[in-house]
Amino acid sequence: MRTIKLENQGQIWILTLQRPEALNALSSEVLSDLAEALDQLEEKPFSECRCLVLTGSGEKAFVAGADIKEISQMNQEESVEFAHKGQKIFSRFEELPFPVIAAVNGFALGGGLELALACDFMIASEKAKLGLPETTLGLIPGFGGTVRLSRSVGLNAAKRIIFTGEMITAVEAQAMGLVSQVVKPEELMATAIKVAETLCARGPVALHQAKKSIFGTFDLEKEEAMEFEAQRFSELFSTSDIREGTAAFLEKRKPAFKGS
Ligand code: CO8
Repeated sequence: MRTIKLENQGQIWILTLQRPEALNALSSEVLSDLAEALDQLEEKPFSECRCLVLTGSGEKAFVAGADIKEISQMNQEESVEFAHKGQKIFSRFEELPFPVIAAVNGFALGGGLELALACDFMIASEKAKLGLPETTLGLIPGFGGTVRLSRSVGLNAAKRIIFTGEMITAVEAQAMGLVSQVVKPEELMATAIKVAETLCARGPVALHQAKKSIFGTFDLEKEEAMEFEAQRFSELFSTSDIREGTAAFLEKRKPAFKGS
């Protein structure tokens, strides 16, 4: 994997996009490398992986979008193939069985913001700028941006961001709920790791079921959604983690979850 680095600090994995000469733009090669990283991450048991942090290398950018040079050469058939490839990969991040944090260190534009939107939440540097500037190129977001942004911030804010193509600051993004925390650039990774450590201490199967319930109920009618949640809830009663978590509370100690 030439364009990304995948490393770990215990059960926390860190995926860094490293194509700083193009502000980490998503070329076909980057997308293939992301798919390869996902192949590895999807295989990892909870004993090895409980949280993923995604970030960009260099001072300037998380990811400045899909690679505009490549897009400029595409015909219609290639463009739909590229959109499907990106959408599929981003959905695989969304569906990972553990939480994924986007540590947004700089520009998160176009496909870059779409990638961050497929993460469970974003922590951003004060320097970060976020946006979907595709309409400035005569395009629209094609890696899930029109779908995920409106679900995340609501229709009106999403339309403003997509139609104007203008960037917003990390503080503005936090005000609309898009970003959970804004920190100084030098504190970004330490903050993301600290949040990841908190998540590592929670029941991993519980976090997985919570993700499934949050995504799985989004489009359901209320009664059906409640039943879906009840099923995810009850599945946890076949795990040792529920016994451990409740026993630890009663015995006034910290739980040692096994993820089974
Ligand atoms: N693609 C390719 N190269 C890029 C990209 C990009 N998205 N962004 C920056 N670069 C390159 C520049 O071309 C430049 O390369 P070089 O030095 O060889 O000229 C280098 O990175 C540094 O960039 P700048 O000199 O422009 O740096 P500035 O600090 O002046 O500006 C910006 C930084 C504001 C981030 C500016 O680079 C910019 O506007 N970039 C493009 C942002 C953008 O429009 N992103 C959306 C792309 S389209 C998209 O993401 C669609 C996703 C859905 C695809 C669906 C399938 C078809």
